[in-house]
Amino acid sequence: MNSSRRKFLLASTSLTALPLFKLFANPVPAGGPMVISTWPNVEANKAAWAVLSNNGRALDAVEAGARVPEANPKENSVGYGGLPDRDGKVTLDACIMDEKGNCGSVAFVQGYTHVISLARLVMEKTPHVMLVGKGAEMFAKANGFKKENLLTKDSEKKYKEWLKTSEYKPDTSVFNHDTIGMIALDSAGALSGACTTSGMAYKMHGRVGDSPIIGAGLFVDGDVGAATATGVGEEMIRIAGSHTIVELMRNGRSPQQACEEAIKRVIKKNGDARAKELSVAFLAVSKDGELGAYSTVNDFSYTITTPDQQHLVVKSKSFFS
Ligand code: SD4
Repeated sequence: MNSSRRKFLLASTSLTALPLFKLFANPVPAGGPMVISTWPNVEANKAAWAVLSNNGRALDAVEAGARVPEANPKENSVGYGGLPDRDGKVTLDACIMDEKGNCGSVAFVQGYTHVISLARLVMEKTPHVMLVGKGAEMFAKANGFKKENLLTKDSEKKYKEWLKTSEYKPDTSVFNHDTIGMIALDSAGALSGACTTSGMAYKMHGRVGDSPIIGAGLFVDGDVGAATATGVGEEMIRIAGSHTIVELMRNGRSPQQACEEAIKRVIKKNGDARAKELSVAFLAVSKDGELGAYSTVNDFSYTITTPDQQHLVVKSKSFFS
């Protein structure tokens, strides 16, 4: 792509629609590299791309990418600066998975920003897949993670404002969530994924959504492809969303068809009227680098990086426009 064309595409990031056929007409050649993430996560993709473009592993790329919004106090749905639960506590969930089915997950973790790295340590250093709450925090401490107060002044202010009504509504607004689900394909052809979140704002204390649940918020199968999710996590858990998408791909659906089928299941379970209020979105990548993206409502965008498409924000197709 020439540089003026690339500049034009970069300038039109934000939520401006870019024709999806461009991406599907140019699937990334088998072997990658590429990275895709939920929402306009340009900085996260840049961090992942720094790994991939140096022939690094997809697993290292997704961890590096996910750490970016985790550390950003302005991201209100991830890591440091995440909005708290209804008791004012910031609790984080994350998981990571590689092409061989190795995976690690942590949930309901307080006081540690980089839960994606903690999930990776669970995968690599324990015989388990998932640690939650106090146990996960003890494991973080034992591995030298820095304990911090994750509730920023800004998040505390928003929380105090919320307390005036104390009404919990899974909000469809784009401003209320920006959980990162990221999938990377490296130059050796290996896929990995990561997902990290502070969950739904003002949730009940102890509530865990889809993001740390292998098969719901993330699933990777190196022989087939990978999928990840964002939105109202209860809905992805109810249909085992990411695993469903990978199985549909295994049975011959394209990543796009598989994402659309999963969203239709969410809508069918809820009925149109309620589903219109629910923000749920999936991303999928086949092992050859073909993409899919679909959402319930028209609020979802994602960020794609390939050798030709540098950190491009694309508006997703949706069931309800
Ligand atoms: C959850 N899926 O905890 C997450 C929320 C989310 O952007 O995606 N926020 O249910």
